[in-house]
Amino acid sequence: MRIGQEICRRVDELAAISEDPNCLTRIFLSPEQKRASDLVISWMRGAGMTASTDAIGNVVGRYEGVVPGLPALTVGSHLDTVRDAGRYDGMLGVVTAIACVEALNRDGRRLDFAIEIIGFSDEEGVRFGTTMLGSKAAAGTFDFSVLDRVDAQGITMDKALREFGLDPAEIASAARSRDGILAYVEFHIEQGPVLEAQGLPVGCVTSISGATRYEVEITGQAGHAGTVPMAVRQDALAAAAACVLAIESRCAAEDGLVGTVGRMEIGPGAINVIPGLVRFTIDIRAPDDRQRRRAATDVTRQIGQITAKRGVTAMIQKIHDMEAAPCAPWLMEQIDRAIDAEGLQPFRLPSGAGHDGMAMIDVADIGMIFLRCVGGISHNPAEAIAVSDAEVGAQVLLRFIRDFQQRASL
Ligand code: HGY
Ligand code: MN
Ligand code: MN
Repeated sequence: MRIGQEICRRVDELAAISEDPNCLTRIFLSPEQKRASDLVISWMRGAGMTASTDAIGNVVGRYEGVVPGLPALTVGSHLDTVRDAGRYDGMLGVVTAIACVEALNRDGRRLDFAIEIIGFSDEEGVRFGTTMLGSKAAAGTFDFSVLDRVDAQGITMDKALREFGLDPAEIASAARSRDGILAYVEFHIEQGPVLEAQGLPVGCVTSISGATRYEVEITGQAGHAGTVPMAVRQDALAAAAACVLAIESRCAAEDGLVGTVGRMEIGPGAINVIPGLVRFTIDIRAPDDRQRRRAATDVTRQIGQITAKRGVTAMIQKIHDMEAAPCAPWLMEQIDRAIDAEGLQPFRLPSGAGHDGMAMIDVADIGMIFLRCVGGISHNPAEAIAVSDAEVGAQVLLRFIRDFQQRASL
């Protein structure tokens, strides 16, 4: 149980690094990211790795193979969090991967490939609204237009990078080459209830659902709450509420499809003023890209109809669109084999949550190992795992790494 205990202890140590003393929030290019990165780098170096941060703030550790410079099995996850987050989403994958290299290093084991661990700097997209900035830079697909996006304080990403000590012009240098990566594998909590319902500690992911995100701005007419008759109001919030219910019913209509309005700002926000301006976000996901696209089309059309009928206007901006990412069969087979070799029942399941593998698929085949989490709860401070599951998960990941067979040799 030692490795599991150490993993949970390190996750707790990372969880204490937050912008808010009352809850866990650690966002892209924040002072907290710097402190967390320094801590992770110290663990990586203690495990016999070279470690540093790259041009987008990813933490990158490398454990050489039998000779220096071999292509790497890349194992990663993210170190940023949502607001009021759980402590395992992302961090568990990085800490567990380091624990595996630590075990290899302790035994003096060198493999016929290198191991690279990446702690991505921004997967959640909390600060600037677009996600997977770290893994997109690593995959060489970073969209430089996002440098102009501003955060809630009006700071551009470009400025935030410079204030963090990074040079936006260097971001391209964070890109990995396809021949330098043998595969990308991520270890992550399931963030759902399936493994727990199956009574299994781990599972092999088949694919990661695609996601489309919008920012919607509804403009009505602010007015006096006491004097404007109901029939003539242009109430932006009432219109937004109708849109939210339309999104919910459209996405509830099909299995596998999900739709969420996660953030809403209401202006001017006074108790006695009819809201004149409302901004909200939409997040639509499905394992099948056509299903997701159909729902997105329907939802945007319904928003247009609802707002026109209510005499308000809607501006809809797509801010994120990522295809579903299938995991590679040759990696799934090796993940199942590692699970089986640890005396556990292999089990395959899709991921409704997005992960950095959706970006890394542009530079390598991807695989994912899920770990059971209590009640399937995530993006919530109640997120929890059993220490015994942390132990089992680490043994499965270590077994996968030790027994990893390169595709070329299959
Ligand atoms: O939103 C997601 O699915 C992931 O947690 N970023
Ligand atoms: Mn998350
Ligand atoms: Mn995550």
